[in-house]
Amino acid sequence: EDGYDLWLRHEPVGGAAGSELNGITVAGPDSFADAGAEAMVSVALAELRSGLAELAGGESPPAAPLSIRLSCTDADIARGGAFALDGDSTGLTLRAGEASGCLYGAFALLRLLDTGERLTKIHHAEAPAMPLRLLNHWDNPDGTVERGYAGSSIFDWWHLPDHLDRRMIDYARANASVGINGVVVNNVNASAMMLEPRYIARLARLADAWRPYGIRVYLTARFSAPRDIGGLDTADPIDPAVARWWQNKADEIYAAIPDFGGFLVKANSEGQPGPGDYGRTHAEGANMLASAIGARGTVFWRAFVYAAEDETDRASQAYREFAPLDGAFADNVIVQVKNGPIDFQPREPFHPLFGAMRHTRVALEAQITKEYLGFATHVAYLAPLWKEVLDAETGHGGTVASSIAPAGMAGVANIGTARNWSGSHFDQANWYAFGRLAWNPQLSSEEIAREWLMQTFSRDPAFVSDVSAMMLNSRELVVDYMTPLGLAHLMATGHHYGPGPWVCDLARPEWNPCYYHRADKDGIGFDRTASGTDALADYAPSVAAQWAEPETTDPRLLLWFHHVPWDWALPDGKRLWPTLVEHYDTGVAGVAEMQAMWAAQAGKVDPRRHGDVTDFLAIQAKEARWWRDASIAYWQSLNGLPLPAGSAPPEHDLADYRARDFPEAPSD
Ligand code: BDP
Repeated sequence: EDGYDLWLRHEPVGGAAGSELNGITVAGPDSFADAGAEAMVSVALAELRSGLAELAGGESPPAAPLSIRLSCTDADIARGGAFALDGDSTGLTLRAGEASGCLYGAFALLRLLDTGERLTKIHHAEAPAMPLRLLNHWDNPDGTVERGYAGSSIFDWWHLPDHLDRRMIDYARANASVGINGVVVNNVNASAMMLEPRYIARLARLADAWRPYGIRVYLTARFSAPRDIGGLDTADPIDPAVARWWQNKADEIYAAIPDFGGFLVKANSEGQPGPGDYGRTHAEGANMLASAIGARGTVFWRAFVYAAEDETDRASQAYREFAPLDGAFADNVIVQVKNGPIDFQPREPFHPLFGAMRHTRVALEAQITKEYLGFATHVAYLAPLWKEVLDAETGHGGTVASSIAPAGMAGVANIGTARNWSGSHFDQANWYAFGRLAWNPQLSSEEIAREWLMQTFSRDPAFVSDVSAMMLNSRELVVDYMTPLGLAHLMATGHHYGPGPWVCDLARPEWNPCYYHRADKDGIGFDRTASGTDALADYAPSVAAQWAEPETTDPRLLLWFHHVPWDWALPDGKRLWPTLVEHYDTGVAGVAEMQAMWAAQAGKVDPRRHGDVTDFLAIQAKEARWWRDASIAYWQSLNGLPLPAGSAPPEHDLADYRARDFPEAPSD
């Protein structure tokens, strides 16, 4: 076991449940809507046949073998991937409105069997909550991956289109098994080269390979491409020659890839080109591309924008720029918004654009790769982070999940050439959880953890209960030892791995941790109320009211919204400083508990994966302590306060932490 098989291992279920899967027949429909549907149903049949054989193991077959019947054009079932599974004494019927429903139904059936359901007893129906469920790869054509901690890019542009790596099929299987139906293959900081004919041919080969798995390909489009590779001297979106260039480019792509998904764009953000370079708005830029694509696909336009010249609180810049554009975007534009208003921090409040754009489709962008949560080394199960956002009431009549339902979710992939795909075994759970939540945001973090563990490691109930508890707590522990009580962006410059709260001298103010914590001898935290930057006003009044007063703000977001003195009294009566230290200590102690809990699982997990996780937990323990000690040493250098009784002093002095350098860390 090296992790390559992900959650698709299908260990034999044993006993009577295994026996009834033996000798089972799987029958597909006799006719198909078209060749595409036939190819997709063949994948469903092949997955079922091989998966069932694995689950059946060596048990002896029943006297009268059972059967599974697929009906993939059932008018009673909605299109778009919905399905119904109904077991009976003779086996089970899988009904779907179209081929993709049979595909998703096949994987769901295997999942149910993997997690202990009996085939003949299954009655289960599902439909996806949102139409577009995408991975965004921040992969560069040279094989490097921005913020990737799992090896190099899995896309072998060098040998494509002549050779298709088998990994591309296993990748598609994994995605399809959790309902992911689109993949942006290149970095948001894009090279225009990806739009050149030779890359279109390579992309077409991937599109052909992934089509039977229900996956459409997308490209990040560099906004300046008409200049970079098109021979024009402008990329101004209202210039007819520019519009014509994009129109031709779209036609060229669609000629090679008839179901091309569309473009993703990062514009006028962190130095990327965009319509703002010509004094045009984001809507003008997006709509020009949308008209080039037409009804054939979608333009995902990212709202992750902030500019050095802008004095506005960074947490407010996207809102202030995009909210006034509500209603100005073409129908096939989706504005893609990060979960929080800053940048994928261990904890942020939800982004105020969710629910606020009543006339624009908005998608949620999550970061599966753990740029700010310990890379692939630390165990941090992210479903609770995403659920916190999805379940939040926007104050505009519904939750974040309901606000994105007409659009979808995009997850920045954590996948690379590492044998285990994600760089660590537990980071596979984040890929899995992202897909499951995009399919159904009502699922609980616990359900997802449990089903992932059963498929990936073991069905042993004690194992599942102990390890799912560890997973559920893991993200909060990272918050505790990195950025407790609403602190954010305290990571060191460049690599974003270790602590750097002391960094105050970078060229742009909002690149500095000091910009975010605003700590001095008297207090700490960012005043985003009316007496500060008033970013709070970006939220609907009912939501803003919960965070308006430091006394009543959820302590988990206290320092996000408020600047308070070090001896501020929290709702439980305790003072801020000792509470902050207590969080750091909780984080460190919690990692030690994870280590002990995992050690106790030896024998329940294959030795190789058990050993890998053990090693990484030991690193995490060391680094939790590093985060705690460096942070405390720095805060003490400002506030001069003693540690609460029983709390250990930092192992080294501040100068030591400040001097640490990591030239080998993947930095961008
Ligand atoms: C930041 C990353 C940077 C990305 C940027 C983005 O550090 O590498 O390019 O997000 O989302 O968090 O565009």
